[in-house]
Amino acid sequence: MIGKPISCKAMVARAAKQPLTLEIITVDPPKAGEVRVKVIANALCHTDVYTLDGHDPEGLFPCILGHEAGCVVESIGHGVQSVQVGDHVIPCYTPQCCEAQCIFCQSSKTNLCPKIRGTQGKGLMPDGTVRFHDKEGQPIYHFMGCSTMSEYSVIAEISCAKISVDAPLDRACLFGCGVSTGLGAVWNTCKVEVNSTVAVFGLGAVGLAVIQGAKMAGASRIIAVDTNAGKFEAATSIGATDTVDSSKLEKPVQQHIAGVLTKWGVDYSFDCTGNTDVMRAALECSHRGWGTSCVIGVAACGQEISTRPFQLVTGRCWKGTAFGGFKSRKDVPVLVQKNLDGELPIDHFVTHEFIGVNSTNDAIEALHGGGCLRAVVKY
Ligand code: NAD
Ligand code: DAO
Ligand code: ZN
Repeated sequence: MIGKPISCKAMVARAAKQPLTLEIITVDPPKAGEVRVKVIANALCHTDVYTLDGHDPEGLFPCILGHEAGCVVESIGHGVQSVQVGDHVIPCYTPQCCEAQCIFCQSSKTNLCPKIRGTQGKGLMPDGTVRFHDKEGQPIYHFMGCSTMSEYSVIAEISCAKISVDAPLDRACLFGCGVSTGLGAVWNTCKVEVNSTVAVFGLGAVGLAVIQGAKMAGASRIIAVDTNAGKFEAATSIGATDTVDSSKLEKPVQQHIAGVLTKWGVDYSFDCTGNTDVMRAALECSHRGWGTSCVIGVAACGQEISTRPFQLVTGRCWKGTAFGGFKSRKDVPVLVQKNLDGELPIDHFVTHEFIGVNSTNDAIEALHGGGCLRAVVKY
């Protein structure tokens, strides 16, 4: 099919708050600097559902959601050199252009390459057009530069992390978002040291990845906080030393952590909920004099964070992370290799599995249930 349009099944988000519709769409061949991929597996992430539920005022419809996937390169556009047909890739919503003149790619301080930011945010490919059309020939928007709820997608070459062909794509897909983000928040954004104390708020896939990363970094104490006690077993099994049901406390959770469980607070804290009150609690339970708190959760549109400035004056530091600070094309293959080498198990994140792109609505329903970490749909 190289150079020709492909007809395939896709789940199209036609409008906010509506189930996805199964449609036969046309996926155009990749243009210069683009790669057409066959999607093998796609994991559901809350950001897809957040957009589908209409909470993202900038969400564009109709679109093809999905951004946590494992894919095989089907064809490449003019000038593409870093991947070939048959390569296994993870699409990454944070690209890495690697250009000498990209001050972001050249900096070791950030992963936020802005090269295709403008068009990606508008649901378009870098040349300002789309590769998806419905059966009437009408355009369908892209999403986060990935759009993996389709049997085939087109992504920018600079968004493709090439991984080992030995990695099962129905597991490696998890490195496309939540798991990498939690690990990277610990290792890159906060650089948690041996013997540090850590508090993690929100024990979904991202929070559990923070716990796993903190344990691997040698943290001596990991306090896991959630309002759903059903999350604690998984948290302790991967390294949490303490669990706190913050809905059952008689005092604010920050006073319980800094005051009861510890004297002065924890060295590092992480918000993995997207709730701005939790972000404040996470900052305020961090250690007087040197505590660092990292915002990972994506808050609802228009929300603001607050604390008393005295919290910062007395030495606490508020940070945030996107994709865990990982430089996508360089770092994702390394994470996948660590997994293959047995150093970074991730199977425990997959709580639900489905077959066929058409079962994506079932996967979304599973994600809405409190017991789901990641639902993987194999196409
Ligand atoms: P999830 O919904 O599976 O997990 C959230 C957890 O928070 C749940 O266990 C829930 O019970 C718990 N929770 C809710 N309210 C709470 C409260 N008040 N106190 C304590 N716990 C509470 O979500 P996830 O997939 O793990 O993602 C977590 C967040 O990270 C989301 O906001 C997501 O959008 C965001 N995220 C950010 C990035 C990034 O690059 N910054 C990447 C991926 C995901
Ligand atoms: O470069 O300004 C930019 C856009 C950065 C996007 C970072 C997104 C981080 C949050 C992702 C949500 C979870 C998928
Ligand atoms: Zn760049």
